[in-house]
Amino acid sequence: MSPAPTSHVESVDFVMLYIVGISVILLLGITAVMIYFVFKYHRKKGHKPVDIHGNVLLEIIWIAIPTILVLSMFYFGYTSFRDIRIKPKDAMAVKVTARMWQFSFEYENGKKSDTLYVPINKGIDLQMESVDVNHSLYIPAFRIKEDVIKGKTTNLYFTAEVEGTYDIACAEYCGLDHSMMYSQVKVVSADSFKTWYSTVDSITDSTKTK
Ligand SMILES: [Cu+2]
Repeated sequence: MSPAPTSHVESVDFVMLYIVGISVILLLGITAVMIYFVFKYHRKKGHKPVDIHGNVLLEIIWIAIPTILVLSMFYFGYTSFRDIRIKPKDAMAVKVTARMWQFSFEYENGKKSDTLYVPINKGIDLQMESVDVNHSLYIPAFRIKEDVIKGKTTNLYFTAEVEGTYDIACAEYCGLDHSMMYSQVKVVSADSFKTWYSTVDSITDSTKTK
């Protein structure tokens, strides 16, 4: 498997597999026992059923096992979510503006772009706001997603560890062209980022294409 583009990928995928795995094992196990009991304990002539009362060991087992399983799901889910919400040290702030139906990015030096350029191994702090309806910025390859809302700044943090181009999608239905509301994040080397960043260019990508 190729290396993951961010450190969030492994923890998010692990939690996903852990919860789905336990759920599938329980589903199959319970269904199998249910079918077995249907045949084993079906009504038979001349057989009188008896009730069983008070089995402390059994009761402890069926309370303890599900409790441990559910708490472990919470533990793994919570700890990896907490990591995603921690702002990386010396993070580079990028202002994100969402509107129907595009994202635009503005850097600390005033540079604007329709594509999110970030240097590799650098903490990024996306400071996001909408100018109209609710949107949601989603980078599937990084396993991060956050709502973008008018009048409120929301944040997303990540540190990209593999160079490449990844999709950004809007994940909140926001009107007619919501399905076209895509952008990209380009993870580049520190040097090429520097060159791109310092190129004085007041014309944004969007006005060039118009
Ligand atoms: Cu949108």
